[in-house]
Amino acid sequence: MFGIVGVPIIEVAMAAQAAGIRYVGMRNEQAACYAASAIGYITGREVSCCPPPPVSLADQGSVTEAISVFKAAKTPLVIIGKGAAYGRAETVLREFIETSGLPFLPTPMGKGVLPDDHANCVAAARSRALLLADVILLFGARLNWMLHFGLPPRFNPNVKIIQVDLCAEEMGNNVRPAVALLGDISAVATQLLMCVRRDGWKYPSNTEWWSTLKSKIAANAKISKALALQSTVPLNYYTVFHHISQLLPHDCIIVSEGANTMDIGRTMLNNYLPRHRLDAGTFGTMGVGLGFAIAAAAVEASQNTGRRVVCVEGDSAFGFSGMEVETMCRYSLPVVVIVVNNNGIYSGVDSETWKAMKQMGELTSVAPPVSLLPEARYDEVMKAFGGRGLLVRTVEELRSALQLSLSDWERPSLINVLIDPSSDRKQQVTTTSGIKT
Ligand SMILES: Cc1ncc(C[n+]2csc(CCOP(=O)(O)OP(=O)(O)O)c2C)c(N)n1
Ligand SMILES: [Mg+2]
Repeated sequence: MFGIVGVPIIEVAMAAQAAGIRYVGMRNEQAACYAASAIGYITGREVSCCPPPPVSLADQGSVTEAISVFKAAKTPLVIIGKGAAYGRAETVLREFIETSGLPFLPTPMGKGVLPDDHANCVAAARSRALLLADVILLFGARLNWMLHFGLPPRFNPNVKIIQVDLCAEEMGNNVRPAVALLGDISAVATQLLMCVRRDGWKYPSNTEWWSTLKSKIAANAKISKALALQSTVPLNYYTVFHHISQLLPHDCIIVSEGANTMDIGRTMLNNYLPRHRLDAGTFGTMGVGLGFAIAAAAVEASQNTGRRVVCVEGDSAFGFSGMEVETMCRYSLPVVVIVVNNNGIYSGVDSETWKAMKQMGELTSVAPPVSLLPEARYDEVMKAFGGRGLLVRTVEELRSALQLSLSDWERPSLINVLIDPSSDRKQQVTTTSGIKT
């Protein structure tokens, strides 16, 4: 049970403890709510006292129709959403993807339902795949801002959507689906799988679509690799994530929030297991990260599965619930917090520029409203409560700090990675006419 330390729930917390319920007192109710919301997602435990709802199947006629729509597709795509993770559809979806031979990409929290390094995963060609797909099969994924509302210029205006969702009111949001399959994700995926199996149908691997996607994946990998191999100080995002990804354990739970930090981290840090990524999600709310990480670490502490919890934070994002590092220290939760510190939101200024600005006039008038204090010592915040705090600027320092933190199961760590305040994302495809090769 998560709550706040102290008034007004002291008696409730004590009663819970007396009843054998563990009580995690946080610094802010908001963070406690984030933590509580993550528990059900990670464990799949029923959080209400109602009996579980019946599992509902989609209408069989619509399933047959869906199959004929994607059989006729030239450039089909499957999108695996957080709903598939929540619905524990990983086994049947893997069978569906491997039997049908279709390309797929995950939404941010759909990462890991199928491993990011699966041969059919086209996440590294995401923009191209969304833009050129003629039929998209959505499994528990919503056409919201993260999927650019399913609309041009990021999507083909004539794309046919086949929508699998448990929630009737989600059907047709932003784009009217060609086929709506209302039901439990695992059950509906099984219905689709059975049809594909019965027909012996498989999307061929030698299509022009697969070669387009594969060549885009290779081209993007080349660009990311070139950026990741730069080791000049201050480091860029890609180099930082490249080295982090090399050192993270395969089964690690990755929590992340920020703007560039979360977006670039999503592309560079692979997930191999379902429900092992928690991020700012649908509402893009900053401040969720530490609460999510505390929840994941509390689950780990009780199940003792030996999985590490790593919380990758932008420096701004960290500030929203930063005091929760005290909670981590108080309960000895060995979370590894990595703050990717660019002195601001999307970008910042370096210390020299900041000093020069101070000379120019009143900071409240001249400081860019995206800037934070340069080289802020977030690592010292963790140290103040007895955790490990590490400040790093180079690849070698980053690697040894992360290795040291990952070997410590006694207390949390915070690695403050000072990066180039003007480091940015690589360019993306944005419009039909502006396709870059
Ligand atoms: C509660 C809330 N307030 C404000 C925002 C707007 N916002 C989006 S991302 C972001 C922070 C991005 O900066 P940082 O975490 O440092 O990541 P960076 O892009 O610099 O790597 C903010 C404040 C938000 N998403 N949620
Ligand atoms: Mg930042």
